[in-house]
Amino acid sequence: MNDKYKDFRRMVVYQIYPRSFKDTNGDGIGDLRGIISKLDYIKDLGANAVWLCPCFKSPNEDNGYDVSDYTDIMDEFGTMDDMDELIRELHSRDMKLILDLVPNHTSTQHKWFQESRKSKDNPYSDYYYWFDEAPNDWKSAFGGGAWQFDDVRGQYYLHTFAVGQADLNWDNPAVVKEMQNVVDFWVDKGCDGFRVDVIDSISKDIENDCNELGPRLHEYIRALFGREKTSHLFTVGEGHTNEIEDIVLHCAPDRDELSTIFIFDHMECGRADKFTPKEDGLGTLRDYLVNWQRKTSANGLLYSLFIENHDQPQFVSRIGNDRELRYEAATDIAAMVYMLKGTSFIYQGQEIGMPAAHYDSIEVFDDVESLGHYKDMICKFSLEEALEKVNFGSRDNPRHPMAWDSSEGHGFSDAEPWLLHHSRADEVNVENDLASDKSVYRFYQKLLALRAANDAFADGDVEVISKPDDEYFVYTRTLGDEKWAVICNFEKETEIGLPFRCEEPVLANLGRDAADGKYLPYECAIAKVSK
Ligand code: TEU
Ligand code: CA
Repeated sequence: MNDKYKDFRRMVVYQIYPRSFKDTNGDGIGDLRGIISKLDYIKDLGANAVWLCPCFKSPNEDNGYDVSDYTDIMDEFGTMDDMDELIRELHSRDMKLILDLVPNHTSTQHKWFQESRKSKDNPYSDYYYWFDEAPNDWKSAFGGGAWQFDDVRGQYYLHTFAVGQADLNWDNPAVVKEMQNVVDFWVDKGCDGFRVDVIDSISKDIENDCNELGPRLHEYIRALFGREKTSHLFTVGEGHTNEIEDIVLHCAPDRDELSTIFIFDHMECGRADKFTPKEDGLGTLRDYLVNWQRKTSANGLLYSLFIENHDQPQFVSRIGNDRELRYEAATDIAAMVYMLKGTSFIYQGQEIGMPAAHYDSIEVFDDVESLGHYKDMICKFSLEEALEKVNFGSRDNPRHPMAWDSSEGHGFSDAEPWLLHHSRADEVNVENDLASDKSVYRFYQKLLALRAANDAFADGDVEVISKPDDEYFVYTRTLGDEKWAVICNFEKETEIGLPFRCEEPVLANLGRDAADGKYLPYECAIAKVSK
């Protein structure tokens, strides 16, 4: 494989939702100083990079994904001095900073939009898509239609997401230039890479009903990241692409576009749709992982290993066991995913096996997507059913404040938090996890340390040993004459026969050697294959 990715395969990115991570000034909202105060916790876990969800000025209709100034810090999160200090503190720990770039849309509060709406002929008039009549019936991802009439300009503008998130018109060269300036501003500050929001949508062809993967997409991605100043960055695109041919165009090593992209197929595990659960087993996860590990390897691409983020309800609750075997399921899933080949991403709370929350009232929810869809749902379902659905699918599940301990404010804030604490924060929090002999954090720590200490996990070939209908997942990682086996049982006690002999496990979530081949539910082990 092209060694362009050698360092990236050793990257373990810890994703932070700043609003919910740690509050230091008692306003109930997480902030940059809170992140600085927890950098050792993140480093000790084994992460060597941090991805911050948007921390730029924003009226927060979509919690920072509606940016009103890309080169200034959100008031609630702190100041540019805090950001400079965060960058210094990260770099002094040999950790990288990945920022969240939102190039598809701005807040309607952004100066560009405020100017653009004033008239049909001002310097910003073509920064957005304006039409006298809605040209199609596109829907917003958050419910309702995607075209909004603006009284000031007397025309409709496009908002693929919330009403306050207007889509930028990238076919206007001035927009491309503006976004290049944003990227350069942060690179000059010391930012090491970007997670790029809905990258697939920046090129559109409205006349031909095309709202993603438009004709000039790759030209625009290269304009951002294919330049001398930017081609060394780590970039991970977020989009809905799941055709390997498209993915190759986004991130093949010779394309000068992105380092990697998130492939979301396995997010369908355990659900029929975003708000409807489906009985599912770990076999489904294995199948998605195997499929994409193969396809990305065969094409020389860098794969992104992740199971959670700020948009996805906790995986251990959707597919796994979040009650009596929560530790077992969370650690087993970790071994299934993070011993594979690629860049690792871990979302805050995942490292302590945080399960999904549950609330008895819609009032508790904040997320613009949940509330938007709830409105649609109550026309079709009873109030109880609609609430169940929101509880299941809401993006607030991963967005509840981090539970650091068992005290009243859970060590997040002394004040009322901006969003109620997790419904199981008394039980599942960092303090309890670290005090338990079944600590998910410590398992992650050992797993990531093992990965860091043995090049076979970063660079070695992946071979899948288990058969597609086995009730377990076994794969090996081989580099030169070093060969490791990763053995992950699924939900039931199973006998696992291996075609080779292994040494005693170096890491096993139940702390034992299933030498007789009988594995307990969710038991996993990582061992060297005997020579
Ligand atoms: O999400 C992109 C996206 O396509 C959403 O539909 C996503 O699938 C959905 O939120 C899942 O529930 C990105 C961000 O990750 C999300 O937080 C933002 O709200 C969205 O872009 C708009 O910027
Ligand atoms: Ca604060």
